[in-house]
Amino acid sequence: RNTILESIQSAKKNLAVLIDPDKMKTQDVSGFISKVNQSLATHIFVGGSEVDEGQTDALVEEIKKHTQLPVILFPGDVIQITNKADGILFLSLISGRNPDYLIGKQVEAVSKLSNTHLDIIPTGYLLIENGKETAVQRVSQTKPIKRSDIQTIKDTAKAGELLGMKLIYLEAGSGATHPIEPQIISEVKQQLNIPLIVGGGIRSKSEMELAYNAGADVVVIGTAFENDENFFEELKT
Ligand code: 1GP
Repeated sequence: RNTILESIQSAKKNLAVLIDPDKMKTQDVSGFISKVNQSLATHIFVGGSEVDEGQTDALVEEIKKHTQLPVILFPGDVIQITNKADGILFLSLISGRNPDYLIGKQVEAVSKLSNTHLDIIPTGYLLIENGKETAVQRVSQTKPIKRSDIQTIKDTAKAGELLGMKLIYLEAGSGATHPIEPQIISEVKQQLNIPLIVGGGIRSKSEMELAYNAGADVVVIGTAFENDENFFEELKT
């Protein structure tokens, strides 16, 4: 079967729309998803840093009624795991040194994933510094890697690959003041034999294209769509 990872590898420009269960109201889902369906989006990611129990399950159920696109969990916590999605980024926050987010939550997740049909994709998650403190930083109690420390970013991403992770996610944080620089993306990409996801603070078509041209296999956009659904149209022009 065509796994989510294979679909990412076979396409050049994957675009994931990130939906935060804490921000999306159930009654707004069908309208929002119809715009997603007509856009360049190839995947829907669902997740957030501060989500209540049950919110993700209900949201994914509603999303699946309105789209054929693969819905992939991007969970901030184990309570965001639901079998109603198609896949899950099984994340380890490898930029940080908080054992809970390196391995603790993952151990907790195993009982929720027994007998699951979810496509489980081991993903090395790197938080890169942003001008202000982001939700990931606050909730995970970890320090991001400095943008100037490209060597550490590269080595951390490569360590993830060598540990067997199948994707690397470079994260500036939702609502980041500026996206991750193309130079960082391209230097990391040159080190890797696995696909690279880039997200955080991408708010224009040109920023998205810069990320693809630098080597991003998947671009993730959340805030720009939340703030203005016309952004879906702008991306096409
Ligand atoms: C956050 O990378 C994603 O986890 C997307 O960020 O909301 O800034 O688009 P934005």
